[in-house]
Amino acid sequence: MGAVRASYGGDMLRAGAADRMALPAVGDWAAVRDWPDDRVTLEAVLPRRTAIVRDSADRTSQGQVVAANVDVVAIVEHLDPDPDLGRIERLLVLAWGSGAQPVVVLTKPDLVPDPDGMRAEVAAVAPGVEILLVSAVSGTGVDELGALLRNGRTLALVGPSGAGKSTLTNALLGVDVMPTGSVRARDGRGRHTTTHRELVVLPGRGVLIDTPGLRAVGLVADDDAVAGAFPDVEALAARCRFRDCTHEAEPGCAVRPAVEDGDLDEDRLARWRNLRREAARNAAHRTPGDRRAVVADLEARRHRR
Ligand SMILES: Nc1nc2c(ncn2[C@@H]2O[C@H](COP(=O)(O)OP(=O)(O)OP(=O)(O)O)[C@@H](O)[C@H]2O)c(=O)[nH]1
Ligand SMILES: [Mg+2]
Ligand SMILES: [Zn+2]
Repeated sequence: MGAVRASYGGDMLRAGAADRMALPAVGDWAAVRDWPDDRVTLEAVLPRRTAIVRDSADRTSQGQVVAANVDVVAIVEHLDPDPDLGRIERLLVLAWGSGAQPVVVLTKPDLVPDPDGMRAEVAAVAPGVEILLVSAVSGTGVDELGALLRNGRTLALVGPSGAGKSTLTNALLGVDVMPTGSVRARDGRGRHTTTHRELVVLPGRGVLIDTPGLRAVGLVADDDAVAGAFPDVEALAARCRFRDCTHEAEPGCAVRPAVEDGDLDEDRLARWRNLRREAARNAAHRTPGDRRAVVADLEARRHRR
């Protein structure tokens, strides 16, 4: 059928007014209606298998769906300038909370002397997650990344501006569909070249979603998503004598000694605490807008019809 332009039907407008997360996002499947007068309306968003949800930019109580029905979230981070480990952890929480499989893609290995050493540093903050070194310049790792796009799977690229998401999109497609931008020489920061989310279909392979560089990503995460990104810390915490151990000075704490023995990085522990606190705040504020509630509500409305 190709591309169609549709306006929101009445149900969609009502649902969207109540909860922005009910509105269609890139990657969504939607039901459209063809009217005799050639109008096309979008009547419903089908239940999402997965959803990457961030805090909405305007800090209302609702989340914003970055992409829906994604199978693999590629967290794209540059090696030059140095990768930001805290940002990778935060995006891993976002990814684990989405229900999709995360992978970390480290770009610009061609610009640094020891990419493998840097990969090892990143591995310490991404336990259990595959990490690829991919250079669009030398071609290293492009095929490996491309291999994730198969069997109709959907891969979404998320990460800071200038990391090379659109460059990777073009490399995977073999043609330039996305404009790419140079980074500022002074600090290597990107200029937010991509301004909207773009979905491209690779026939016989899968679907690729390029997103604009994320600035500060507020999380709409729960404890489980944080646990997914910090299995090492959570495993230690599970061994503390007290269930409500704060890992400060309690007897029988398993986390503090791990830091003292050098098995757990103090900074990583601090970032874990912060993300847990953020998740707890969200849990207090956002229960009604929660992803499952949105899906359940959409389902209920479909069945009533
Ligand atoms: N040396 C080198 N440069 C790269 C690589 N990947 C991307 N670049 C360069 O990095 C700059 C930014 O790339 P983009 O693909 O526009 O970055 P982006 O992540 O899409 O950025 P936004 O759209 O702003 O979010 C461009 O000048 C690219 O040529 C790489 O692997 N090696
Ligand atoms: Mg881009
Ligand atoms: Zn403890």
